[in-house]
Formats: sequence, structure tokens, C-alpha cells
Amino acid sequence: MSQESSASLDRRQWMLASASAAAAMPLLATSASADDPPRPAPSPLIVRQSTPENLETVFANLDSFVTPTPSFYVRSHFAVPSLDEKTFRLRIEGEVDRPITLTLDEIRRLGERTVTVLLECAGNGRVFLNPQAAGLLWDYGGVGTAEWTGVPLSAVLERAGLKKTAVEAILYGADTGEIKAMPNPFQTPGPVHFARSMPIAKAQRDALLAYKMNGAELTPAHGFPLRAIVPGWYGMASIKWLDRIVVTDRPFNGYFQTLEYAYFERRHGEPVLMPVTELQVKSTIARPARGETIQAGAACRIRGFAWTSDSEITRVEVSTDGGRSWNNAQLAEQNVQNAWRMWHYVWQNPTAGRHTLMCRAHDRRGRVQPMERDPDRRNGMISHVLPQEVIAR
Ligand SMILES: Nc1nc2c(c(=O)[nH]1)N[C@H]1C(S)=C(S)[C@@H](COP(=O)(O)O)O[C@H]1N2
Ligand SMILES: [Mo]
Repeated sequence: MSQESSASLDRRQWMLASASAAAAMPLLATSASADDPPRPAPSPLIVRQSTPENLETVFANLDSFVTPTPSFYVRSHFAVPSLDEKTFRLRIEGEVDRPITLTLDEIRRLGERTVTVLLECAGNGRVFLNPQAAGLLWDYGGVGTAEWTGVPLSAVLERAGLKKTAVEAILYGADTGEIKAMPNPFQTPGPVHFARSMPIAKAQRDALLAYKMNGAELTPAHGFPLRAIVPGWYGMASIKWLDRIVVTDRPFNGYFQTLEYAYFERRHGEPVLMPVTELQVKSTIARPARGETIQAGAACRIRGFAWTSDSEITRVEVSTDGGRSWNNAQLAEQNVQNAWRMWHYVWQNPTAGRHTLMCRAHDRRGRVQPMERDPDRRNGMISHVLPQEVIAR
């Protein structure tokens, strides 16, 4: 597929999204940000798949640090399991001194905290890959930031007591199913639970078992009654409907970190398949949106979001001429590790015609958003700079 045709596909998807938003919502007289021209109220989510339900955020409509729950993307591999708060139990077993099961009340008593954490699907931006990669074709909106309330995973592990042999914690969701819609080597051997592991050090450092999102009980789609939140890692690590933790004495090779959600890392120059973990430094333009018409000659406020893993966004550059020249954007003061940072740049005098916008983020660890796609990342971890065409009239 040529660059041209993939760009027009995106534009069509954007127009479909905004057309359905316009049909469903009355036009607001004023927009959320005084600097943006008026547009429809926050739209419903875009349906990427209906069974199971996979829903994308309309990124161009995001204009707040915390993403409201009704606008937060949903990524589920299997049907939402129906779980009853009263009979729900979390089981912890494996390399522990005492295998235990905990009720939600027992979990809540382990020391509540609230963190603001961004989740980004490892496949976010997949629609831009060329050649097209396997998986759901997310545009910009497989990402969001929410306030999560729960207890540290470390507190739960402490209750069970880790043996000296403990190396990883595997988190299992209650959801289960088969993956068959791919060629044989990528199918599951019968039904599996959605599961991911992390090293014990990560589990003890900052992973959270959350029962609230944005101050309210988790919704079924987002993992009711209990989910993991793994700060700084791609979303697949944040297991929803979490009902089982197995501590192991060796790395886990489950389906969702080998055949899926894995990328090639070069070791001694040779590719080694590794589970996807840490978020890459990335920024995305929210407005003007791809294909949007802006006013020629009038100052245009370009705004967006930038994020990274276990670091801080220190700079976002914006180009209005397809990457020939770059200008520093203004970073918002609100700067929370493992959430995102809002930014804007005022483009003083757009001339009539087509323009290609770009943005590029830097972090405190010295990482820079790459200009080129790295094919070793297979079908995920999509963070390279993307051109965004707008029209000034
Ligand atoms: N049990 C379970 N947990 C899961 C998933 C899943 O399918 N089942 N999807 C993962 C993926 S790939 C992502 S990106 C995030 C999305 O979380 P959200 O649906 O709350 O946005 O959940 C993760 N946790
Ligand atoms: Mo994901």
C-alpha cells in the first residue's frame, strides 16, 4: 500500500468518526478549549471490533489531562467475564510460603492509593504501518490516562510471602477463549486465559491492583472488579478481571508474550524475541486533526500529548513543513511520571494550501521519538514520527 492510499484511508476513518459523532451529538456553541474552533461534543468511541468489543478513543477530541471513562479506549481479546463482587476471589499461588485467596474487602484493607497512569495499547497506531501488520487497526486513539485506585501488588505478594526462588509473577484474567483467526502457528492450543508476567522487582516496585477508575468502581469493560495497572508498560500488562497470580521460578512463555506482544531485540547482532514491556517515548497531535481545514493567515494552535516510560517529557518539537524545520512546543506544567504531558505550539501564519505537521518528543533519559519505523518491533510499539496533513484556506 502506498503512503498516499494509507493516508487517505486514515482521513476517511477520521471523517467517518467525526460524522457519526456529529450525528449522535448536538453541536456545542463553544468548544472545550477556547482556542479550538467549535466542533462536536466528545464523541462516542469508534468501534474497531464488536465481538469482543474493542473501542477506540477519538484522539482529536481529547483535551484534558485525565481521560473521562466513557471516552477511554477498550481493548479486550475475549468476552467480558461476568464476575460477582461477593463471590469474587483473588488466588495467589506458586513460589509463595502460603497460597492464599483474598476477597475484595480483604484486598481493600491492604492500603489504598491512587495513581494517575497512562495506558497505551502496543498496537496503537497500527493503521499507519506499511506494509499492513496483523491485528486491530488502531489510529491514534488506543491510549488514555486515568486515575486508578487500588492497593500495591507488593502488599498482596507480601501476604502470601515470596519464596527465595520467586522470579516472576504471572497475572491471569478471568476471561478466556481461543484465538483461531490467524494462520496455525499463531493460534492458541485450545482455550487460554489472558495472561502476562513481570519480574518480581517490577511487581514490587509500582504495580497496582485497582478497583476504581477515575473515582468510580471499574466498569465491566475496564476490568470489574479488579485489574492490574503496570505503570510505564504497554497496556497488555495491565491485566483486567484479575483473579489469579502465579509466582514462578522462571520466565513465563505464555501466548500473549511470545506469539503476541513480543518484539525482536538484537543480542550479539542476532534477533531475540522478547515480551513487549516498556512504553516508548511518543507524542501525537490532537488538533488540528488529520485532514482538518484551518484558516489561512490566522494563528493556529497545534496541541497534543506526549508520554514516555519511567521518565519525564523534557521537550516536544513541532514541524509545520514536513520535518524540514522544528520549533519547541510549550509543555504543560502538569507533569506526572507515567502519565502524559500536554503541549501546544502556536503556528503563526499558515499560508493557503496543504501543510504537513509533525511532532517529536524527547525525555529525561535522552530518548528521542524516532523518525523511522523499526521493523524489529513487528506489529506493535508504534512510536515513530507520523506526518499529519492539514489544509489551510
Ligand atoms: N484480562 C484481560 N486483560 C487485559 C486485556 C484482555 O484482553 N484481557 N487486554 C489488555 C490490553 S492489550 C490492553 S491495551 C489493556 C486495555 O485496557 P482498557 O480496555 O481498560 O483500556 O488491557 C489489557 N488487559
Ligand atoms: Mo493492548
